[in-house]
Amino acid sequence: MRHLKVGIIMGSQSDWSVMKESAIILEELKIPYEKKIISAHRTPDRLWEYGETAIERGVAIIIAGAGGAAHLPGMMASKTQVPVIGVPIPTTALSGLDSLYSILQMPKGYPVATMAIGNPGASNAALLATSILSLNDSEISKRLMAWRQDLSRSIEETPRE
Ligand code: RP5
Repeated sequence: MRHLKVGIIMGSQSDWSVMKESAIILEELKIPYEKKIISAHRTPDRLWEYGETAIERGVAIIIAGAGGAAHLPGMMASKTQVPVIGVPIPTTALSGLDSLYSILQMPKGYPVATMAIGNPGASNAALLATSILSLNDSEISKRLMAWRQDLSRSIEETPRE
C-alpha cells in the first residue's frame, strides 16, 4: 500500500510556533508528514498547485493553520477532496476569534473540521488526523491507543498542594 502522509500547511512563517505542535504529535505517533507555508492571499498559486496535486502525492489529510482573515483552510477545502482540518492561529488584535470564525463558518458543501484556537487545536488536529488514518491501519491504531493510555495514566487522581 502506498504510504499516505499528512500535509501541515500554514499561512505564514509566524504560524509555525503553533503549527509545530501538530508536527510534534505526528512525530510521536510516527505518522509521515510534510510542512509548507502556503498563503491564501500572498501565494494563491501555491495554494492551487498544492490542492491540485495533493491526492496524487499521497496526502491523505491536510492540517491547515491560519490567522486573522484565515482563508487558507476553506480555500484548500474548495480545491481538494482531501479532508481539511483547520487550526485557528491566535492573533494580537482579536485573540484568534477572528481566525476561529473565519475557519469555522464554511458554507454548505465545503467543510473544514475546525479545532480550538492555538496550541491545543494544533495538537488535536494531529490526533484527529491520526485517528482518521487509523481506520485503515491497525499499526497506527495501536500506537494511537497506547498514546491515549499514556496520557490517561499521566493524570494524577489527587491534586497536589
Ligand atoms: C495569515 O496572516 C497567517 O496565517 C498569519 O497567521 C497572519 C499573519 O501573518 P504574518 O503577517 O505574520 O506573516 O495569513
